Amino acid sequence: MVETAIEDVYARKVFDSRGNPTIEVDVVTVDGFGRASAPSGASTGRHEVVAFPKGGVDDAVRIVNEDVAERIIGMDALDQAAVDFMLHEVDGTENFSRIGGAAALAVSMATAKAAASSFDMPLFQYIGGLFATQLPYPLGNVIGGGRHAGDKTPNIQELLVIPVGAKTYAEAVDACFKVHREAGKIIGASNHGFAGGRGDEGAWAANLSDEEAILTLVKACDKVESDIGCRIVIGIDVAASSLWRDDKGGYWLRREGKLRGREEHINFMLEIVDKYDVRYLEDPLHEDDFEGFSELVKAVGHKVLVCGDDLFTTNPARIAKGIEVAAANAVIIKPNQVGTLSDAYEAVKASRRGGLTPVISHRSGETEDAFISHLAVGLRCPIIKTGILGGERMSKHNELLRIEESLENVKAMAELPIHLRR
Ligand code: 2PG
Ligand code: MG
Repeated sequence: MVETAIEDVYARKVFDSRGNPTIEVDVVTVDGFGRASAPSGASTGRHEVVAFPKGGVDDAVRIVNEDVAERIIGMDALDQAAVDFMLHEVDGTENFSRIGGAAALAVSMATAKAAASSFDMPLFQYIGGLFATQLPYPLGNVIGGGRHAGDKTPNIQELLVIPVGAKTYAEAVDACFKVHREAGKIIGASNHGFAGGRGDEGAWAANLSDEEAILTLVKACDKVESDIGCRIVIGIDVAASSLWRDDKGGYWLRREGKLRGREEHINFMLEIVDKYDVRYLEDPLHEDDFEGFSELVKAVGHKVLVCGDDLFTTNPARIAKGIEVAAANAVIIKPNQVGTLSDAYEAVKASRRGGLTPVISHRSGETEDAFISHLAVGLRCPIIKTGILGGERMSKHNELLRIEESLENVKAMAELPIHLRR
């Protein structure tokens, strides 16, 4: 008989990839052990749960070691829903503002890991069962801007690629690295001040306008496509809430030092979609502009994945609203935006009910924890967004390579939405 009762929980302060403190939690069952840590965003959505309590990480650590410990010890690690419900109860607020979403998520994930470990079972199989055998496609970040990179970089936060023609995760991630390398060469050849700098997720941080960056990406993809014969499509994460100025009623373009009105911004989005065959468009508009999103879906939703990140903040109610007004056809799933695994799963279910594609995602501030790799396979999500270079990004890629290897003959790449298949 496997014993899954939780015997102990212990929280500590660790650091993320930006050198900021975050929380790590160990959960010990009679027969298993799980350790998980919480990431953090730079372009956070207004509707995310609160990451840390008033007293910061130290307070979060104390709350887990005292208040959560008191409740969780003796609970069954197999009962994820009960543990997550308990976290909401201990917190007692709508948005995890008392204990912090980071603490809640670290406990939630460590519990799932401890349960899986009790059975000596890979985490993705524990999450997804017998038929969790499909690998997601990586959404690789090649050129960075916005809040993830310096002053002269593009306004668009992320210029991305999806190697849709790849037959395996190994092939797909290799194609991402090749495009990244090629883009670095192109930037180096034309941009004399470029010293090889990179932003928060390992993407190039270069002095480029939005269109120059997209063009660089297109060229790099063309070269790699012809070298390795694997079809690669491009996408962007505008992270438009970071550009939006409520008081001025427009999008502030830091590079150009000018304000772009809403209509002009929507037209710019449509123009670049057409001109560069952009297939994935994340947060093209600010987080409360459901109407603008709907307009974009109406115009290009048949050929482009219009994805809500700050728009939805992994929140089932906001996703339901988005479905009602057809504001998107894809949803970013970031567990730390809602605070527990059960909440993130609700968001995935809500997305699927409305025919929206779930995209499992990291944060720009990450730890070495590779939980989301298992989550993507376990929940059969077709796309994983996990940056490009750096140990904290590589831990996710490498874990997916290990998962792929372990699946041997039964493995397959996930089914992509139609927008990315043409
Ligand atoms: C995003 C993410 C991750 P952040 O906007 O999609 O790339 O950035 O974690 O800073 O919100
Ligand atoms: Mg985003």
